Amino acid sequence: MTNRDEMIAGFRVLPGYFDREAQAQLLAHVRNVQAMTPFWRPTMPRTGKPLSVKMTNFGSLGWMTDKAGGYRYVTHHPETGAPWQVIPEPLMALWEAHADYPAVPEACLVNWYAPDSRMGMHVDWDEAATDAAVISVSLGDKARFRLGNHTRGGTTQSMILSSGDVVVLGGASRRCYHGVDRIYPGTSTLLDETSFPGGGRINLTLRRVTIPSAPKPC
Ligand code: MD3
Ligand code: FE
Repeated sequence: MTNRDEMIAGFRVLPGYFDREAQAQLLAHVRNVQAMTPFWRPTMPRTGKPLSVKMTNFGSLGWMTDKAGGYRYVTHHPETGAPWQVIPEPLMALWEAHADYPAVPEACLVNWYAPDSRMGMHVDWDEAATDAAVISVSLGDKARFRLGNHTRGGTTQSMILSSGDVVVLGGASRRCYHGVDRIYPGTSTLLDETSFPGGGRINLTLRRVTIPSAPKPC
C-alpha cells in the first residue's frame, strides 16, 4: 500500500445518498433557521478579509472566524446572539450510520457558495476530537472538490460532488488539505431564488469538536 492509499483509506464517497425529496427536506431545515441564525459573512483572523462563502451552523457548537477572535467554536450566532438550532434528524441518522464514533456530532457547519465562491486548500484544525470523521453533504450546484496531502503542495486529486452526495473524511484523510476549486452554476434547481438569492451550493459538514468523556463503567 502506498502512502497515498493509507492517507485516503478513511475517505469514502456515498454518491446520491440523499434523494431529491431528502435534499429538499434538508434545505427546508436550513431555511427554517434563517430567522434566528441567518447566513453571515465571516472574516479572516488579523486581516479581516471576508471569506468567499457565507456561513451558519446547527448544533451545540458552531464554527466561526472574525478579525478579532480568529477561528473558533461558539454556542451562539455572532450577530443575532441566538443559540444555534438543533442538528436536523436526518443528519444525526447519517452520523450514526457512518461516523463509526461513540459520541454525537456537536457542530454542523453550513457553507453557502455563490456561483463564484471557492474555498482555498486548508486543514480543519479547530476540533480537539481529531479522531472523529468529518461528514459532508452537498446540496445544490455541482462543485469540484480537491483532496490533497498532509502537507501543503504535493499530489492532489479532484472530484465533482453533486447534490445529495455524502463524503466521509475518516482516518488519516481527516488531516488532509482540501478545498473547493469552483462551483458549476446552474447545474441544480434545488436552491429556490426566494430563500437563496443567486443560487449556488450549500455544504453541510458534521463534526465532533470536544473529546467525549469516558463512558461510565457498568
Ligand atoms: C477533508 N468544506 O467546511 S466539505 C470546511 O465543500 C470545508 O464546503 C468544503 O472544507 C465544502 O471546512 C469541503 C468536505 C470536507 C470537510 C472537512 C474535511 C473535507 C475535509 C476535513 C479533512 C479533510
Ligand atoms: Fe475544511
